[in-house]
Amino acid sequence: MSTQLPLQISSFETYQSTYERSVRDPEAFWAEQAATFSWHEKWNRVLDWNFTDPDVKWFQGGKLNITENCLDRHLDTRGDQTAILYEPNDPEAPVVRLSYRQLHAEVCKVGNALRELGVGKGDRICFYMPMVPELAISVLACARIGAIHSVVFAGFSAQALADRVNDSDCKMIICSDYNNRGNKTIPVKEVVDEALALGCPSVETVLVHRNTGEPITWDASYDQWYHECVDEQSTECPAEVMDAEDVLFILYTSGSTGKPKGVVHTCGGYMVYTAFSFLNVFQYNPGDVYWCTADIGWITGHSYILYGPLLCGATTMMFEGVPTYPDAARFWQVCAKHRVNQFYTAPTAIRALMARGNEYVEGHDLSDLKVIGSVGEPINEEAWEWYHEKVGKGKVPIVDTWWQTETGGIMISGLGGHSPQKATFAGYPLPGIQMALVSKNTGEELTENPESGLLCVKFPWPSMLRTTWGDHERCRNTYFSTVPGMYFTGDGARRDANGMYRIVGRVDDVINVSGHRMGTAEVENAIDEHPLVVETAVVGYPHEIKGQGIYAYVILAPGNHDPEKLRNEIVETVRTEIGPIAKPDKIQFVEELPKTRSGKIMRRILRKVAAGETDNLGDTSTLLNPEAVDAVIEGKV
Ligand code: 6R9
Repeated sequence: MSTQLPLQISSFETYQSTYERSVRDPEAFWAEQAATFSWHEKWNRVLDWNFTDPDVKWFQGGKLNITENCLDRHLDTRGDQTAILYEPNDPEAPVVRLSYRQLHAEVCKVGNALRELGVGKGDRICFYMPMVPELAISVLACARIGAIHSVVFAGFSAQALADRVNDSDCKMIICSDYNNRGNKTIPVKEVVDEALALGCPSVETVLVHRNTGEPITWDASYDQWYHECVDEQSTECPAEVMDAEDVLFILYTSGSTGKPKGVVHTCGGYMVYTAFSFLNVFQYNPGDVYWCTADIGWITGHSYILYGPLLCGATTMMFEGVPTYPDAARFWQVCAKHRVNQFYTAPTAIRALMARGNEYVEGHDLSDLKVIGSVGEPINEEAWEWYHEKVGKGKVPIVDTWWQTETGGIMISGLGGHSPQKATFAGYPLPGIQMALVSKNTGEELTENPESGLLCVKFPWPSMLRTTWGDHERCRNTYFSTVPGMYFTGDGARRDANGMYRIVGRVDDVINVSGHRMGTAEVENAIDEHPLVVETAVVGYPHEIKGQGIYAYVILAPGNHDPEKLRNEIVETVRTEIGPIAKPDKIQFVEELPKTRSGKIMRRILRKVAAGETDNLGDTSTLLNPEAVDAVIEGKV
């Protein structure tokens, strides 16, 4: 088995020449990277593509299993090295270290258990679990037997879980009994029970991992204990041989329409690109301890807690807890405790910790940090500077990594320590990534610098989405129809005179709350579920900690209502429909919403009012009901 790793770039000059080469002959470049992995059969074509259908295939005919590349191929060279380092929620609880050998054995046991429970290649398994080692183990086990994982962040509601389970007809749900988060214990299995009560006809088995051991309700017709199914299994489990273009996983994400879509990633290209990007962005070297604070329920956890690091034989940390428990020093205390070398987190966490005061970060030994990263939303200058000064002590390079669920891996970023860095600029595209700015007005590519426009990608890259589950037309329409011949990201960006990119933010009806993507339509649909709500418009507004907050304008049915009571009920409705992450921060009751003559809500104006920018609302005279604007301004909360 191959123990090689993809190319690791070690200077800005090498980056430039590599980039140039990767664009001149992408097939040769990616074939060279792909050849460092273990394949059962080599591919016969590197790339076939068009962005019209769209139809993208990398490494066709290649046969592999990604978990053999994550685990088996490291056994001879680093079998006893820690693969997963687990830091529990409770700082006093014992740390768990799983070596590559142990992780391999555990993954095999779960793989065998899943097969015994009747799961096979192509079946979908939904995961609804906290950040425990068993989540990593069973996700990998799922991939080992060729089943498709769909991890749902354990903060989503029963309704949101049921929607996701049903969209992809999952045969099994793997969950925990409870979740430890700070000083709270959160029921997890109970939410799964509620989801099943809402109706999940495809689910045959719920495999329950015992985390806290507190009592749960049990239905013997589908519930099974994880440990009872797994403990006696063999530690060898032959990996399913997958085609490079077989589906590896589905991950649901929000878009500008109401219903979340299942982004589909496939085995071969995703493997090659997550490993390549991990190695280069974080400049991981053998022996380093790498920590990404994301949750495996998001793409960042998939690509940069699990697959990228394990493919590269890294020691990757998993953290069960929250940044503020037992206090706001936890991240830094954990960095010092485990001598973390690469630390990767989100601007919202940086801002929240910054707001608590410098005393929490000072006094912790952060001298092992070599690269610190940011992901999920634009990082504002103040947060960047604080991260740079207080965490990086003014010298550790920051990688501001721009990418998306759909891109599978990091697209624009510095390569830790080897790229010029500039606060709030993500920087240059990685090798093989051909970004473009496109004029909103003409639809033409903007080739000069400096420039700003719609952020697009002109050429396929190995880890790009292939489709949206069950609805290819939606994939085409969402990503490939705005700018014909290109993948449109939904973001707007600016390129400076030197060609460095700064991401401005979403240009569609998607808001980014604490780094979590939320469709405004999705939140509106949830609010509309309240029986007294007639119509709603949801917009984002600048929020000091969360980046964006959720502002809802709500029209109520006629009658005398208690506004405070209704606000609470609406918040509760959203919590039930989606989950606490989608709760509106502000709710304003209005009589009417400003609309165009064709009946479209004027979101531009609502956004400005929510942001408090009422002195330049632009032309409102063409509205159907200009008087609605004044009323909205007057009632601002
Ligand atoms: C990885 C991830 C994707 C959206 C993306 C953009 C925003 C992510 C960013 C960033 C500015 C960065 N975004 N990283 N904006 N700078 N470094 O977050 O995926 O949850 O799908 O969100 O997040 O708006 O389009 P996902």
